[in-house]
Amino acid sequence: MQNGTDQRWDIFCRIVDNFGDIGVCWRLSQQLANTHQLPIRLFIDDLETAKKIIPGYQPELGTQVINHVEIWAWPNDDDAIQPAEVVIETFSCGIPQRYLSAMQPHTKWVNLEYLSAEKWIDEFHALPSPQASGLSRHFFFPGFTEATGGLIREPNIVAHDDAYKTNLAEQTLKISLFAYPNAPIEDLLKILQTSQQNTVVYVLSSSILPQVESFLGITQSNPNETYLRDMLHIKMLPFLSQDDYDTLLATCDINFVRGEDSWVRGIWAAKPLIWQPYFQTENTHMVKLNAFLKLFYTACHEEMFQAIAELNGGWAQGSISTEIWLNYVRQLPAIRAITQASTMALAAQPDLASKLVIYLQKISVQV
Ligand code: TRH
Repeated sequence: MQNGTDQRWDIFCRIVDNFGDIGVCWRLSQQLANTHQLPIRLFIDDLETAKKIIPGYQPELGTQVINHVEIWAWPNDDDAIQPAEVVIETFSCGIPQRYLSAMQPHTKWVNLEYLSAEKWIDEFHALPSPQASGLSRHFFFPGFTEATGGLIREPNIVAHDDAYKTNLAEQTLKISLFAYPNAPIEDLLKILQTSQQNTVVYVLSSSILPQVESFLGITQSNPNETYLRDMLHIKMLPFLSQDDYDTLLATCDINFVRGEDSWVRGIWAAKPLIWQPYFQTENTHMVKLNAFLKLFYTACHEEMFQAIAELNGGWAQGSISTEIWLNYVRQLPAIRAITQASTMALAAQPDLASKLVIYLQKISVQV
């Protein structure tokens, strides 16, 4: 094996809802298999949802290899599966009981956590948690600083996307819209309709369609159809492949992203992004949003930071005004420059898959 290890890796992915869990697991699995030449088995519980993200996946064919990743259905209690040397549990999804019982004291078990820009991540990343069974479960936190597990990024991703970058001098403002339904979607579209600027909004296939349709005054929109309201073009998109979604992000002037995976892809697109964190009780999502804004826009002067924070905050909390929008758009060239600089700084750090491989090598020294 090229990386000098004969370790097999198993990755467990439970699809809670939406596409973030499988989106992250699929990107990571491919990178570990291709860039790091590791033998990867990816175990998935919701095969129909996985089909939308994994190109060419046909659940009815059973276990199959796609892009060097072996894809398995989630094991049940009858399946006697020999555990791999490295077990990656994702987002605390749990390991199937029979598999867990077969894990050995030398099995390296890591839980890949959710991404956050909060400071405490620096301290909690890479901590082991000894289990009653004698096994040790290690916490691997993705993050934005050197002290964390880093961000998922393919080699040369930023340079690659340069090929698609558009010119800000273009008259038409291009916006991609991927959001949760609690965002002020109709408010945004109304503002854009009256903003006196040619605008195209690419609406990603998701649970915001009813809000968009309500704005358009129609009961059902068609994928691929473009609807015109004054100077606002609304283009409905079918569900895209991850690659096509990445390309769309790189070609737009502003990207509304959400959750975890599209958020990171919005960053690598190096275009101004509005991030909507997944709603959590006790305003935890706002804590996460503010931590990210503080970290990512640290080089901004006060006025620009305020414009960015007001739009991101309003979007996450369900209310934006024309003034907030115009204040942001007026500063777009400068926001774009700052975004590019922050993206380049993050891209200079080692990526998550590489850090995970190195981390697993370190764990082996301790056992
Ligand atoms: O789908 P999400 O809302 O996922 C979320 C988050 O991961 C959140 O943290 C988690 O708690 C929750 O799920 C359960 O948003 P996210 O993370 O951006 O993932 C979307 C994925 O879908 C991403 O990989 C991009 C992909 N995608 C496409 O490939 N094509 C498309 O057309 C669309 C709309 C998305």
